[in-house]
Amino acid sequence: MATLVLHGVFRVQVRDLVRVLVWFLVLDAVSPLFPRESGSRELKELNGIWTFRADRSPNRNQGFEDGWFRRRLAETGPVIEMPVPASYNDITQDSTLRDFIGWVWYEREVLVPARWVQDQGLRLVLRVGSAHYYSMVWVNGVKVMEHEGGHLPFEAEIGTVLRKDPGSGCRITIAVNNTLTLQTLPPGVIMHFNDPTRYPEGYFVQNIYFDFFNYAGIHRPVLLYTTPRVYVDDITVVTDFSDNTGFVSYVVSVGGASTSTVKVTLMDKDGQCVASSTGLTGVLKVVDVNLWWPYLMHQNPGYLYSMEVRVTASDEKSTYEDVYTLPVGIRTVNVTKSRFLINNKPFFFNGVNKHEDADIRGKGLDWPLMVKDFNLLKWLGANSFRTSHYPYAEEILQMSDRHGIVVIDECPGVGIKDIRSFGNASLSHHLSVMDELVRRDKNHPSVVMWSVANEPAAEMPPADFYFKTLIKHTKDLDQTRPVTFITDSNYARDKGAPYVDVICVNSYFSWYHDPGHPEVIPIQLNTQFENWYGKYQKPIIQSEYGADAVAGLHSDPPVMFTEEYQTAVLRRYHGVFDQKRKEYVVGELIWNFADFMTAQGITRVVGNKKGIFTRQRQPKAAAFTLRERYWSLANQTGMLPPWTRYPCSL
Ligand code: GCB
Repeated sequence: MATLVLHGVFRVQVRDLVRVLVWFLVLDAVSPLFPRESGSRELKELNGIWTFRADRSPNRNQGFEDGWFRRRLAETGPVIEMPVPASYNDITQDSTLRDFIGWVWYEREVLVPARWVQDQGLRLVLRVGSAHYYSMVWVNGVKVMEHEGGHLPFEAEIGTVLRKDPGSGCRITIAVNNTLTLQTLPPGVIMHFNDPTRYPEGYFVQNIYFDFFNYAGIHRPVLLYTTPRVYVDDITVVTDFSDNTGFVSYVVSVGGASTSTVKVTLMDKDGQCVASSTGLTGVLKVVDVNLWWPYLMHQNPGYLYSMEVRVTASDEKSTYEDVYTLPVGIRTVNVTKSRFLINNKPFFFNGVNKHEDADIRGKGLDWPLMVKDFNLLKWLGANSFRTSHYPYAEEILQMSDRHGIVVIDECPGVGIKDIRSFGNASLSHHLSVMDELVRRDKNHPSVVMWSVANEPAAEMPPADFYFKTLIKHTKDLDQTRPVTFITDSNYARDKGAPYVDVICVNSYFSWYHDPGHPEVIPIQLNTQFENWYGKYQKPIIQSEYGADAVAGLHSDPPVMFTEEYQTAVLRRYHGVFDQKRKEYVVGELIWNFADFMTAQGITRVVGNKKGIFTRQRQPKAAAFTLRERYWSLANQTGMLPPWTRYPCSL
């Protein structure tokens, strides 16, 4: 059995690897593979206008009591048009829908190609990219699936339902409930107010412990796709290299047959076959490998091979063949006491924190916004981002793979502040969310680290067991990537920090503390770093820092909320980063890439204004400051040929 030369803490043997990879496969019957067309697979997008109704009954239960899924939605009451994908909150002029809490109902009647229904050799899968927060799905009145949690996909085979009554078409009903509890991720609480002298009857609000608007609805594409009855159910790859030979270890899981033939072919960018293998597991050897490199770390970043997996099997009726092609980037990730290594070279996160957020569409996947944001990241010279504070669309990770933008992949563990959110129910849901997240994103070369939470109450006693269990679980799921969570706790009392591979710390000196005094930043930031490193000797990322700036507000000398103040804060932080990068600081992620919507409150002026770009993606002064910094840091690596250097390539 071959040994994969993975360095540092993530050293594993192929034997162990196969054990790890097989673990991925036993978790669920639903395929985690992103739906792609191929010679054997067809796909039909169901994006566009859906029929919609919010259940405004006092207990929000009328839809279930009256069985709205049994008939066309328009037959059970008034409906409006609702775009998918999009949050529903900002689509209408109705403020009660903007702040609605409870079940909303979506419906769409779909024309399914007759051939798909007639051909008994096909599986017909309905997939929802994500919906916030709890979803139930019916096809022609028959319940086909339920899913808890936003930000992650779910799917069900619906061919069986359609074939029972081929004449009845395909009516898809999706009910989505945005109610959060202390056991959901993120947590939230419904507060009822019963004082009739102050509130109308039945008045309630939802309190959240996180700083972004709780957008809801069907946020990512809904689609139908086909596979043959015997199909590629999952693929897991782990990559390594030695000198100029690359290794791709793979495990394929096949659905629908106990025996099958598997052929795996790896192609380079020009479509030339560079390695092949047969069988459910194997190691592909790539001579003269093109490694996957981050943007601005190499002249040819984001190199992707294509791995074609072809499965064939026969039963007494016929022979089935399924083909699925997975993009594969060959790279390694390792962590030492003071460095984060990609392909054994020190990597510095010159990055940003983002949100999935836009006016009108809320958290709905938006292609123009996605491409614009990548253009802005590249303009900035940023090489990385964190998916604060939940998993982003798979389409965004695919783009990161192609452009060499490095990703810290965060689960929706944000706002875990109440001690009741550390109990067994919360932990067990958190473990399942990590299962789903790792299964979805494990093959993305851009994803280099998992973040299991943002700013939990990590000083509370139960945080020790909670994070020990959660981080161990995540490492069992994936032994090839470091695991972290983002902390704002005191270094001496943080109960989760002992279990992480990289310390990620947020601080807002001169903003939430000592407001108006950027001159305290050097001393306080220096103390922060020395304390954490002194206790843990682990590499540190400044995972958030920043200041609000209302675009167009100016002052000299700088005062809070002006563009000048935001820039002044950044510059003070940068001075300390420059010193500590020489030692153990391995990254800086500005809070935030762009202004974003929050709940209404007295500290937010139509949302959080810590973006270096406005919500409409116009740069504030700080964007230019950061751009100069990131390009000059990239140039210092000395790895870029002159023609990629700032500003020539812009
Ligand atoms: C934080 C949170 C982030 C907030 C930010 C702020 O620490 O992680 O979600 O938006 O601070 O601006 O307060």
